[in-house]
Amino acid sequence: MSRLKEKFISKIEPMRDRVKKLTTDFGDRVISECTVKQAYGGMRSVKSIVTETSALDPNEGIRFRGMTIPEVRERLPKIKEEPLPEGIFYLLLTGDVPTKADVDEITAEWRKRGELPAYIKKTLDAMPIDTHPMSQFIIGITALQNESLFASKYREGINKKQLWEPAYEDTMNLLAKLPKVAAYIYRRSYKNGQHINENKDLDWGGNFAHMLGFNNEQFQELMRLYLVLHCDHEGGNASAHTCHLVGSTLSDPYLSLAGGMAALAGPLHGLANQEVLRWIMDVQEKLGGGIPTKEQLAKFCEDTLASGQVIPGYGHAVLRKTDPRYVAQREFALKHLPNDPIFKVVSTLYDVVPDILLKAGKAANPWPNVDAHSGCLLVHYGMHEYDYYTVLFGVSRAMGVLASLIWDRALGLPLERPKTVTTEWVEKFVRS
Ligand code: CMX
Repeated sequence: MSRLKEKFISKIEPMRDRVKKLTTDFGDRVISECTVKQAYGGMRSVKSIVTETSALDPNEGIRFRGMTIPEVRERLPKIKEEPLPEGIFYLLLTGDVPTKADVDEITAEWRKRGELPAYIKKTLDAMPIDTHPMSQFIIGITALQNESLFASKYREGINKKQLWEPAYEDTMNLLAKLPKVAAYIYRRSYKNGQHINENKDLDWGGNFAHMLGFNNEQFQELMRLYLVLHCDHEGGNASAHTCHLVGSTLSDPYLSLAGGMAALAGPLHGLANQEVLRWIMDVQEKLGGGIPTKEQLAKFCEDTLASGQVIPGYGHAVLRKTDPRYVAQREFALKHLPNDPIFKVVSTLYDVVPDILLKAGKAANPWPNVDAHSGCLLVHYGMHEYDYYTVLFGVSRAMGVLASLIWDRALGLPLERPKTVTTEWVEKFVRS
């Protein structure tokens, strides 16, 4: 048995005991209430889901199993300077920092499990070439569901206490195959279907970069960092919440992840990374090229707001400060591409947008989120096809939502089914 699986198994019973004790001793304690405004307003701040893998503080940002991004960058095993994504998956699933040997074992296991069935390629090839990459990604994941061990074990009548195990196996198979599905989509959509075979000497992130067609070592480092930074953002965000909700019906990890990816594909969530670059390119095109000045950018921001659109990459439902994932990407840019023209635009936007959003007086958080920065790094290394960016986000986010899904099944969490009310009910309630 792999060290990861063995470690995870050692965590299950103690965690089940902790949850049992809490629900037995304190099951009726109220941890959150929901106001009328929250019921109509997307349930902001209503504490009603438990997620173990990460926690989000509005001012500090994300902690993965208690670790900040700088801590993760320092403590997770590396090949060069950036942490290996295999390590963040180990951390998210087990709560422990892996050794390099733990991480190497995951790399080898994902390599072994990574073969893509031929019918997946045929399925993707059947779609019009201009199908949005996220739609292709969701279809690719859904098509892989044919291989779900979870679905077949359920059909055979597995004891529900054991469901975590096929969820674990499906997750490992999915994570092994997702970079191949994603790279296949990129090469078919943008590189005339000239696909690139895997490099079995590379780690998961490095090989993904290679299959996309980028063999620059700095791009491989960027991909490792990118895959770590986007992996998880507690459980209330739309992709994590959707995956958890779909999984709660005992739908298998493939279909649960496909649901989560559909949520990620919305412009208020993961698709914002494509929108940021589209917005910047749009500005440059309207100005006839070159680097826009502060004043020109301010004018475009104001025009965007005046036309009733959002400024992509800014604001957040929970965060109230600059996203530390933005900061980590900025640090990467300052080190490797300080003079890049798009990085300059991204930096100038940081000087311009918060004041404009504050002046407009609506956004609760005027600061940049993760999506404000990722595109400029990708463009620098030659990945200009911004419609594709959310697929990269999706490959990374799969690690967090699937680690949580395995825990959902290990803890035997039930079908999620909150109560809804009608406006008539609310009107009567507030009058009573
Ligand atoms: N540009 C313009 N208006 C904005 C804004 C922005 N960047 N951010 C918030 N607002 C507006 C909202 O649209 C809302 O307006 P209405 O009252 O007219 O509906 C108002 O300010 C209050 O919103 P909020 O409470 O600050 O923010 P929400 O929690 O409702 O929404 C988010 C959060 C991310 C959807 C919003 O900030 C946004 O649309 N940002 C731009 C899109 C984006 O970058 N999304 C990526 C988020 C990170 C991720 O998930 O990947």
